[in-house]
Amino acid sequence: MSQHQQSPHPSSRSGCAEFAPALRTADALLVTAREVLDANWTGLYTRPSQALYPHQWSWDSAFIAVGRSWHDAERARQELETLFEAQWETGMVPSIVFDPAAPPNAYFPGPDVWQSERSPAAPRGRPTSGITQPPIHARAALEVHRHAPPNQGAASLAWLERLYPRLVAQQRYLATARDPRGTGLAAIVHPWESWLDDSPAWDRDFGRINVPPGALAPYRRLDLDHVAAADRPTDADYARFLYLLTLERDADYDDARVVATSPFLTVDPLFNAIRLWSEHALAEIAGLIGANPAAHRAAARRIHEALIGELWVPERQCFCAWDLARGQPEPEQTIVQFGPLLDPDLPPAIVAALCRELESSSFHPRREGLHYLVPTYDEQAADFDPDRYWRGPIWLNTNWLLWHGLRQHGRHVLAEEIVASSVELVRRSGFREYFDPLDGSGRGSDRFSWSAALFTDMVLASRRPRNLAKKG
Ligand code: 9WN
Repeated sequence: MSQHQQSPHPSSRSGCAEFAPALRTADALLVTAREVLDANWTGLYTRPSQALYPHQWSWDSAFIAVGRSWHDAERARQELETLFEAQWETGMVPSIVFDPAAPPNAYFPGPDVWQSERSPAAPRGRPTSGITQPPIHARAALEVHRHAPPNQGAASLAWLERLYPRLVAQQRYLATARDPRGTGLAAIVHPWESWLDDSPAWDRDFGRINVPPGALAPYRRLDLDHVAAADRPTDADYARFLYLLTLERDADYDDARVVATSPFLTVDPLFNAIRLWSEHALAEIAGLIGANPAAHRAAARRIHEALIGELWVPERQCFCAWDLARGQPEPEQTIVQFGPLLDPDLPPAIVAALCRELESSSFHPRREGLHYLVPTYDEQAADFDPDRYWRGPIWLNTNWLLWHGLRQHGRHVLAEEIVASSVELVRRSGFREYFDPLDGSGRGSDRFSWSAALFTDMVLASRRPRNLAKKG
């Protein structure tokens, strides 16, 4: 289906906010977004939120750097440099870098639970988690460089040059240590690695893990001091998260042992699409700094072929996560199935199938009155939950990723609806961590950094004439 054949803008029928007015009136919110980012800045990196997440999170920092780079290129560069100082010798970028300046016992599980020092590959004297998060960083670095003001061009290029080998090592780690079947797809060993922690995308894989009695030392969930229990993962899921953590810790975070023994071993289409997107970014970065882009293009091609060969299910016309332990697809319809839109070479027939699904009543219900895009789980599913974390609510980072994917396939109407909806959510509820797709109310923590950063990026990039928007 071509751009001209897309369904008409639904605003007239359903009340989804219109694009141009939404953009025009976002100025006051852009100022607040900047205040949120500045208030969460520590001098070296940006906290995702003051109370709930008082340390550095890997992929939060990448999103934050992109948004911040529109007005403060230096801090944006510092954000990623700080993160990569904690990169492991294996190339793994840890999901959390613990901040010694954060109040003690501010976050659970903290460094005493993770005990990253048990791995010889972990950085000395710098406690981190022992798992990773989606490798969005090369793409983020390229975006940060693109936003650099003209008088900082040389500094930005020198920064890219310094970061490049670290970004390459991050990608190499995933392509080697995390590909036990040699398919070209990287597996995750913990739902926290996907960032969509309790997503129904891996309910069957994750949900069958039984935590043996006595396997966990007594603990208290500090997250529930800050956020309503109904908005967060259930206690049962939390116990499974911690149990997996202890198994990985007891294997001293040795990749071969963890991958061979983990009861959770899943291949996620979104995680791998992000890998692919970052390989394309690395090819561009290589071109900018005089390195050879060929290996990155080849790596992207390999992931492209594996995504389609391994995760595309033609009879269902969708991408599914694969549970490698059971050797079966995970059938739930979640936001991860749209991740491959980030692949610039995705065949048009598959793009059309994904867009049909994105416009279906599962992800784009045409209700009377305002409605909001894009829920992280099928709104028609019996266990769709508008409040609980990744089991239904809208997050601005998934919206940002879909917006990028849709634009690069020329699906501008849908992409613009997503931006308009994001602006409306923020206008209604502020820079919340996530939002109820049914009424737009905010959930999770407030003054959440990546919501502020990605809001900034979507609004400012959308104000540029379309012919300046970049591809890839
Ligand atoms: C566990 C910081 C992180 C995000 C993740 C999000 C959430 C942590 C938690 O917060 O995860 O790492 O305690 O729930 O799921 O995507 O990076 O914002």
